This record gives sequence, C-alpha cells and structure tokens, in this order.
Amino acid sequence: MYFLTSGGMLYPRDSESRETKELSGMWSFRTSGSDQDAGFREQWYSKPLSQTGPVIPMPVPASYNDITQDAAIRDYVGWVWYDREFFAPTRWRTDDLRVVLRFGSAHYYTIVWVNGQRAVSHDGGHLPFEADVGHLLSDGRRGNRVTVAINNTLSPFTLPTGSIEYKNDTNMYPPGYFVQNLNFDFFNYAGIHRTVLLYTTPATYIDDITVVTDVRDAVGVVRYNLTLGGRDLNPSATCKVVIRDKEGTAIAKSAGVQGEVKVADAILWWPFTMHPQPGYMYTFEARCAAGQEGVEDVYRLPFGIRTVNVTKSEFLINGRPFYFMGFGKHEDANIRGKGLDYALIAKDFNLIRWLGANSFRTSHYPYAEEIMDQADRQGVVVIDEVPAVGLHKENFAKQTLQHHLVVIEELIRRDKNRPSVVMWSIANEPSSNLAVSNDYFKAVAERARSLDVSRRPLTIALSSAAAKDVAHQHLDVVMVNRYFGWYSDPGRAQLIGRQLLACIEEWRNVSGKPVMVSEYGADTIAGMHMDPPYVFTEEYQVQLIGEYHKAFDVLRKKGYFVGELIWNFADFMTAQTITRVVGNKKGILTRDRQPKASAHVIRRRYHQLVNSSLDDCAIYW
Ligand code: GCB
Repeated sequence: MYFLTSGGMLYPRDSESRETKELSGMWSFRTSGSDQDAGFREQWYSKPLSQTGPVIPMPVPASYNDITQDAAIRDYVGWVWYDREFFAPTRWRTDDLRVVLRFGSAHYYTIVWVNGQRAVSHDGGHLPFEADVGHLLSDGRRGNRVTVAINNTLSPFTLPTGSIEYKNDTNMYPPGYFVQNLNFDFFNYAGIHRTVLLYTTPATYIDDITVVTDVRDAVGVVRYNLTLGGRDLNPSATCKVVIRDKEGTAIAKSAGVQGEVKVADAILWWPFTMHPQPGYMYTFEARCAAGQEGVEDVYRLPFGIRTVNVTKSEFLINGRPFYFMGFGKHEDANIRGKGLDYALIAKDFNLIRWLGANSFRTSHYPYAEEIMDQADRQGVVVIDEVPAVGLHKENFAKQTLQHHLVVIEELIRRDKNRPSVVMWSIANEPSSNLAVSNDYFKAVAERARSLDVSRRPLTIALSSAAAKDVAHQHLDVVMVNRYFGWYSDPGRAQLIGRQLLACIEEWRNVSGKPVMVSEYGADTIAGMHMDPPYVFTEEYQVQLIGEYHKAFDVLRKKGYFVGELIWNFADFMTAQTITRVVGNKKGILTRDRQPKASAHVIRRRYHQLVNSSLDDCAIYW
C-alpha cells in the first residue's frame, strides 16, 4: 500500500516516558500587509518579529479575524506571521529523547521555523502536523523562538475550495484589487486554531497504534498493530500490551507489535441513548523498549469495543439498528472564531445531551481532537467529514484529488481508533452529477477503504438529483441535503412532505442503500415572530421542521431510512453577502448557544423517539 503521509499522529499524552509542554497563550502577530513576500525576503523568522516591524498580541489557539477592531485583519487574505519564545528544560537536551513540536491545526498553508531554522510545513487546516525539533533547540540556558507563517488563500485545488478574483475595472476598483471567493457557506476563519505543544518521547518510540475491535459472544476481540519509530530500532524488540478497564484494572495482556487480545464480558461502547453505561472506554497500554539502549516508551490509548455494520437497509452499532438524530455543526463562536475553547466544548456537549441528540456530523471539516475525545467519552456518535466542500466542475482536477487523498489519510490516521466515529464523510455537496466526479470519488473511496482496517462505511452529503448522481455507487450510506420550503418554495411548508417523500424514495430506488437526511432547515432570527408563520420567524422554523418530522416518520416505516440531522446546531458566521444577516441563522440555538423555539421541538422529538421506538433504550444522563 502506498502512503502519501508518513508516520503516526498519536495525540500527545504524558506518561512515565513522555512529557508535554503547551505553548498556548499570547503570541506576537502581524499580517504581511500588501507586500506578501516581505516576510520571506526580509527573513522575519531569523529574529523576533518585534524586531522587524510592529506586532500585536494574538491569542493561541484562536482565529485572528475577530480579535481586533481592524476590518483589514478580519478580512485579511494572505500571509500572517506569529512568533513566541519558550524554554525547553535542560533535561530535554539529551540524545536519549526526541522533542516534537505539534500543531493541532493551523489554517491553511503553514510554515514553521524554530530558532530561525525551517522545521515543518503543512498544507490544509483542520488536521494536526508535527516535526522533530530537538536538534533545533538551543541549550537549556537560552530561550527558543518559534515563528509561524500562515496563508489562508484558497484555490480551486485546495480543500475547501475557493478562488482569487482580480477586479481590473479601474473605474470601480483601485489597481491590484482582488477578492477571495469561497465555495462554501462559513466564515473563512484563519490562524493557529488548535493547541501548539512540545512533547518528548524516548529516541526510539511508539509511533502509531491501530486498534480494531470485534465482538464474538460477549467477548471483545481487540486486534492491534504497533509501529515503532526512531534510530537504532532493535528488530527483535518486544512490546508489552495491557488492556485496562475504566478503573485501571488490567483485564487482558499480550506481547508483540501485532496481536489479538480477548476481553471476556466486554463492556461495549454504546451511544448514550442506547445504554445506561454509554461511551465505555478501555485503555490500551503499550510498553516498548525498542532501542538498543532498552529505554521503554509507554503510551496509553483510550479505545472502545464496538462494531459498526451497514446492511442494505440498516445502520447497525453492536448489531442493533441505529437511527441518527442530531445535526450538522460548525466550529464557530464569537471572538475566537474556530479557535479551540474548552468552555464551548463542554457547553455544546451539555446541549447535545439536553437535546437528546445521539449524533452529529463534523460538517464541513475534521473537528478538534478535544471535541472528538468528548464524543468518545460521552457516547455521542460522529460522522467524520473531510474539508472537501465546494467541489464543482473546475475542482475535479488531479491536483485536488492528490490533496484529497492526503487529507483522507491524515483524517483516518488521526481518528481511526475512535469508537464515536462510525462513518467517514468524504465530501459535502459536490457536483456529483458530473461524469468527471465518478473516477474522482472512486479513487477517494478506494483510498479510504484501504486505509481504515476496520472498514467504516463511507458516505457523502449529496445534493444533486438522484437520477443524475454518479457518486453514490462508491458509498455505503446515502446522505441527502434538502431545503424544501426554504431555498425552493420558501414559506410553502405544506409542500415539504410530498417533495421530501418523493425525493428520498427516489434516492432509495436509485441506490438501494440506507438513506438519511443530513441537512434540512430554515434561517431564523431569534426573537422574530409572526403568526401565521412567515420566513425567518421562529414560528416558520418550527412549522418547517414539523413538516419534515412528519415525513421522516413516514420514511422510518419504510425500513431503509436511517437518520435525520438538522442544519444547524447553532447560528454561525459566514462571509458578508446579502443572503446572510450577520451569518447563517439556521441554528436551533443562537450563536451564543441559547435555544430558539425550534430547539424545544427538536428536544421533544429526540427524547420521544428514543423512549418510544426502542423499548430497551432511553436517554441515560
Ligand atoms: C448547504 C451546505 C451548508 C450551508 C447550508 C445553508 O447545503 O451544505 O454548508 O450552510 O446549505 O444554510 O445554505
């Protein structure tokens, strides 16, 4: 198998052989202004940024766009620069240790220098990247500097896609004037969005762990594979593996870099709507002394034991039918944009449980690992999506495909061990009616299938007409985005049932696969009321979703309809256009996470569905 990426991407965790040091806080920042090359020409990375021009404080992690009062920074397109200083403990200055600098994500194209030396570059946001930097660090007595240049420019070949348009009419625009067009409906937040940290491992280390689980007669079967990295790898090195339960008790053991461990009376990982003890996580503890020096590396990976299967009509978790009830979300909040925020993560998961939702889709890009951790631990099911949004005619190019394949690899490498992730979504609303998209998605789907040893099902949030679609043949589950009563026939809620039933039936007939609705909804200004209902009012959102729900109930009886995800969990920011009133307002919650009337309707429905349809299921708090 040919890998485009190299190495593992285990989440940095402290252990007796590993240490982490976060570099969160205030960094120095400035944009390149209109001279995009200045930072490279003048080598801003060779000294502190404050010595080559003016800087302002910029929080990390956060998007830079909404931090200042300056619209030029909010709307900036091009290179921005960050730096900060840090100390590396003297004890890290040894050949026995490897020191790694890791970024949870930065948007989009990023170059990193340590003490003026180039350390790593990475293309694309939403996913982690890292580099060994031990050899670049100063001795313990002097500080170190990390400099980061980030460019948020999108092209037809980036994911997500976009384009730069020069406006050449000098009667209308000054010379050199350009705009960045986005092929998607969310604000193009940029900056260092997730945690930056340093971590250490022994010089010979556990590079990656893959855990795949199965269940046979109440016995959990855990197949694992360890990859080792570093110099002086001892080919006959052995690894010890211990599986621990939630209390930390060792319940099974194995040895070797590959193997199978059996867990008797396994407590399965269940969604929180299906079991009194949901989100049960075991720990996979690996110890490898693989170097000639015999230093042991220890890594503890949380994992869950569960199965996922798709039949012609059903989505099964642990052999039981699962009906997706949830939403598409965004990483989005005021001031911090897409920046990681633990308070927001905790609040969102409390809201998910309050609403009784059992799932969400990471529309339209991979979310932070800290969010995924909560999904694992709280038993919330995730459809994990790559940032392939806005794929139209000109985007189905070799260059985009090459990047798409890398992104799929990076996502699967990062999230392959997560029990909450039950399906990969390999795109959102592509022009999958075009013949050219056939080979494209065939290639992406083949790559995803070959990488995920556990063979999670694949899907796409489709929006083309079923009869013309060429992508569904490469998928296991069909997701459909539909806006009847909104983008078509706005205000005519009475048409929704007829239109939705016809549409979904057609998808089923064409595909012969389980079908679900991955987006439906209406923009709604909180506090705006009108009766009879009128578009943009809370009454209309309630009426519209009520009509969808009636149709969903008819579809559920047909036996192949596997879920409903409302668009969106919360209001979110978009680019400035005349079709958006300070952002997209299809949230059932406001941007500051307060319920609109529709949130109560959704809450009642999700709770009732769980409590009525599956008698051994309830929402367990
Ligand atoms: C869609 C897109 C989503 C938009 C939504 C809308 O189909 O997938 O990104 O935000 O519609 O509100 O228009």
